[in-house]
Amino acid sequence: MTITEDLRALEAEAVAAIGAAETLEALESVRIGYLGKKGSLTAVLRGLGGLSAEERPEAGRVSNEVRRSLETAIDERHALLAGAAHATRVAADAVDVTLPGRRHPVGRQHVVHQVVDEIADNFTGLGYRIAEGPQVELDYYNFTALNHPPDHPARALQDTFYVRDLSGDRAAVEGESDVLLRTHTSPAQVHIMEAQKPPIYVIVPGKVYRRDVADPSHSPQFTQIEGLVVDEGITFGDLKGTLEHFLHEMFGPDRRVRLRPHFFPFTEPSAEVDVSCGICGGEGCRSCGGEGWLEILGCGMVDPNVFGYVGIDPERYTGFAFGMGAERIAGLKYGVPDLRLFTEGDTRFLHQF
Ligand code: 2NL
Repeated sequence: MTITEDLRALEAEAVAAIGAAETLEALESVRIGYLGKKGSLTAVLRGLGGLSAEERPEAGRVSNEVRRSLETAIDERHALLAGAAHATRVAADAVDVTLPGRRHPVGRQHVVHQVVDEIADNFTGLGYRIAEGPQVELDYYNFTALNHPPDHPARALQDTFYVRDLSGDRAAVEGESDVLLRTHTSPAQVHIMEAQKPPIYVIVPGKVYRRDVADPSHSPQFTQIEGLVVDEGITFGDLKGTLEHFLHEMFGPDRRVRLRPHFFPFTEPSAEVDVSCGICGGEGCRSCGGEGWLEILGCGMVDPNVFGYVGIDPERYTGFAFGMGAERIAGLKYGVPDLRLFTEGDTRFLHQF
């Protein structure tokens, strides 16, 4: 065979190999096999130097032609395979716009906090402001400044969570720890009265803690909302009118409101406030325990001793305060018989509100 015939045979073989390459990687190895530094065509071209002067021009022309023809064939095949690879990628990434969308779960405000906001909004509408305070308190703010005598039963370990004595790594012992989880939000109001002069019109919502065993109407942690007013000339009539207005807004204007005498260490006089039962209208039924009335909150005129602790002049100022449990109000509003449902976190229950 002449060198020209060798070159043409190599060309035919290479063109077949290029046509058979199914991937860009396979095509690249074919290219290296023929046109690379150690490729078959390259080897032939190197051999041209050994030819005679008559053979060389023809062999040179043919080998250039073969090289160009292979380069063209490779470029065309490359374009084809690259296009196919791109089409495959596009098909794999294709979005089916006719598929239904995925639903994302949407959260909502907890029903107890909906009720807290409803109550707070009611009072901001009357010019009160909203304040909060720490949940870990000193005995002084939770009890002493609120007129609890040193031997008051609420101070007992049995009723109040004392915070462990961290310095000595001992459990709190009665009378030894003065750090506790607040049992009401009142200590926040003590801070407010220490920090600012009357007039004070404030609503304080927040978590409180008591050592109660959980049952349908008790929980060791619940949400309290307290209100405090301190101003010149505030009377028990202001307290009664304010609460009647609030309870009519909250439960509807047809409900009757009554006050019963009660005792709290921090108010004098004190009262508990009932609303007539919304189910029987006051006749007495199963839902109100046959009473016709539902207990809603506690209240009273701020004891002058409390003003003494915070440096407010009891000769110039008087005030009233009230407190209620938000879970209890939510339970009455929605007819939930067991307040534990509010804290168990079962979304099937909570999503109803
Ligand atoms: C209830 C009763 C009450 C207060 C809270 C209060 C706060 C200060 C001074 C005087 Cl700083 N009183 N708060 C007064 C009466 C009743 O709560 O049944 N809570 C769940």
